[in-house]
Amino acid sequence: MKHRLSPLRRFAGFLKYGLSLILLLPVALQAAPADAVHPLDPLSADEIARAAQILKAAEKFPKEAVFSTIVLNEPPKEEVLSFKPGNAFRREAFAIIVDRLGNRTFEVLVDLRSSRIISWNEIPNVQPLVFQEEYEVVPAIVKEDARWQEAMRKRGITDFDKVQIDTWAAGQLSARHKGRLLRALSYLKDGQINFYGRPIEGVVAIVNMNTRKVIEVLDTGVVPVPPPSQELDEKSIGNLRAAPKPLLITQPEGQTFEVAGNEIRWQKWRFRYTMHPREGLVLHTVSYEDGSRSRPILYRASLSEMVVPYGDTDANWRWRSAFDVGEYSVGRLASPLEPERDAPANATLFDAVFADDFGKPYTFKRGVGLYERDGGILWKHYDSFTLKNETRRARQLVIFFVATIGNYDYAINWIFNQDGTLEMDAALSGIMLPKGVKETRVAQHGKVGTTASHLVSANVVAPQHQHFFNFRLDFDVDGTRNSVREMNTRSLPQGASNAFGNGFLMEETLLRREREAERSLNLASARTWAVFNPAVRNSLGQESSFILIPGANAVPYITPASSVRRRAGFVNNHFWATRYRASELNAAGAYPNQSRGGGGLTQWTSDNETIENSDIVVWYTMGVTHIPRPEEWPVMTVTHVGFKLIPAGFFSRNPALDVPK
Ligand SMILES: [Cu+2]
Repeated sequence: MKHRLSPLRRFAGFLKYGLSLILLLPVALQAAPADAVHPLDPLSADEIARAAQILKAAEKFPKEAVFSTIVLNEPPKEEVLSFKPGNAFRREAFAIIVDRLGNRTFEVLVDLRSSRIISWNEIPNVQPLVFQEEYEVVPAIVKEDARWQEAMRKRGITDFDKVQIDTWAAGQLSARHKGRLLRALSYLKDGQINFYGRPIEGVVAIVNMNTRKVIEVLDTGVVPVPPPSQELDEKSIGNLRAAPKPLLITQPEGQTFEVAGNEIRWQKWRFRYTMHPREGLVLHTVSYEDGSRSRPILYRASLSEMVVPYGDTDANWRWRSAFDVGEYSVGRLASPLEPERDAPANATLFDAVFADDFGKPYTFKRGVGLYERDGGILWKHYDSFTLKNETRRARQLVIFFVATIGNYDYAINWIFNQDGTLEMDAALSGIMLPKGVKETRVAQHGKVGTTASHLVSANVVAPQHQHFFNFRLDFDVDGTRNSVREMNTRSLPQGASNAFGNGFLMEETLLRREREAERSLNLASARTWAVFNPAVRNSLGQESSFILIPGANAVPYITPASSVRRRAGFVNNHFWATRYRASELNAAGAYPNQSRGGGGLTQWTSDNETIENSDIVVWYTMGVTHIPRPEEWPVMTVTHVGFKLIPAGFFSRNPALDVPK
């Protein structure tokens, strides 16, 4: 979706920057940098500051520059995999620099060990994601514009301080649109915190950020501004139900997990985590301790892209399709986790360090949560003859972050289980994107039975939309050389060999090339996919594999010819497998903002490379078709969508057998 900075957040932002200044000063004065101990350790504040300093000193550095990104340039996979503690390793920063006046974008690599610039490449015709400062600058530009002011006056709004402007990436654009563009939506805030219930419908401005001018204001007509919306704090809600009795979560002997820097060990699992400004929480080198062996499963797992296309054809709505990762950056827009609310009382919360638009490092407090929770019954058998009950209670480890992209809040939870299963649970909450209408009751709104939006409150509808997530899963099951197969189950035809008609078969198909591996769900055949290592077998002779078990999902309703579909080609299939390329990280390409499409997965699979017995990456697209209900207003209770990665032939028997009572 999109993002804005509330005054509260702005204040928090100020604190954040202010504090980082104070806190970083002593660090900056120290000669020795904060030393990374592992090649995947994220850049420290000191390393970010040094990278920015080296770049700013370069002759090529633009006069009016923005750092869209400064992150660790992750070393080549071979170097990471062969790394031993104490070995020397490279430290490189990857930066995206934007020349604002010249409307040019550069990708730059800096060697932090030698303080040298390794490469400086211009990337033509791209627009990096929305800058932090643009959320601040755009409202001021819009409020100065006479056309926008006129549109407000038409609606009886003369005090522009009462208007909240929400800055959006431009979404679908016409050919005539040139330059770095953003759109501005208006809401009547009028002293409230929750302004999303009061859209000033019909008015959207487009701002050119190169000239810092409004280039057009589209006014599709006056619609009443809805009455003040419900605030979400307890006092405003009033009339609270009786609180349930306390339920305490305590771990009197401490937590089971061990954290060493960015490495986490828990119940035979071992992995690293980082908080990436663009992708949010990233898992690295996920492995499982099996006896004396540490067995790799995933090299890297991340949310690679999202798209939220809205199904309303209104001229001020049809362009809306938030690419939350590539247009807005879910990591930088993460919300700080509130102890005992966003995470249970036994959670450990981690800070992250990011670079701001000007290359200054700041600490993002409590961005990642890690906690253990009860997982119900792990396994059980009650012997009815001896009355002996053997049951084991499951424990789960959850690592997560929450991205708040304007009105929507997305919790991205990775859940580790004791049976070698890894689950993804994306939890959607927040406020649905509202549209102002004149109707106050459903009988007056639209044709009954066929509708693109749903009345959720007087004068407010929520248009239908879909949320698509794409996860990049760089599998290395027992090593980097893997293959992919699809499993489909079907009935055996009734006949001599199936006299009772009860027979059904599971058929495996090897997916040999990238184009063959463009696949979608099929409920009728219980379709799943496995990533397997042809060279590693369990004691039963089966190939070591992990199966991707889909959860709820959706097919896209945006048409194949639509510009949003061309930009979000990753929604064309639920499942993709590509040959590993370190630079291929985001399903809609590195620069989906203002793109005309064609980047990302559709481009990378066009050469149809072989994916047999090679280093492969799986990309899984999952979607939610959101048909709004009044029960989701003024805030949505959480909707879950996810998938599981389960071992199949990776072990020779139930790996959770050894879990003690
Ligand atoms: Cu939704």
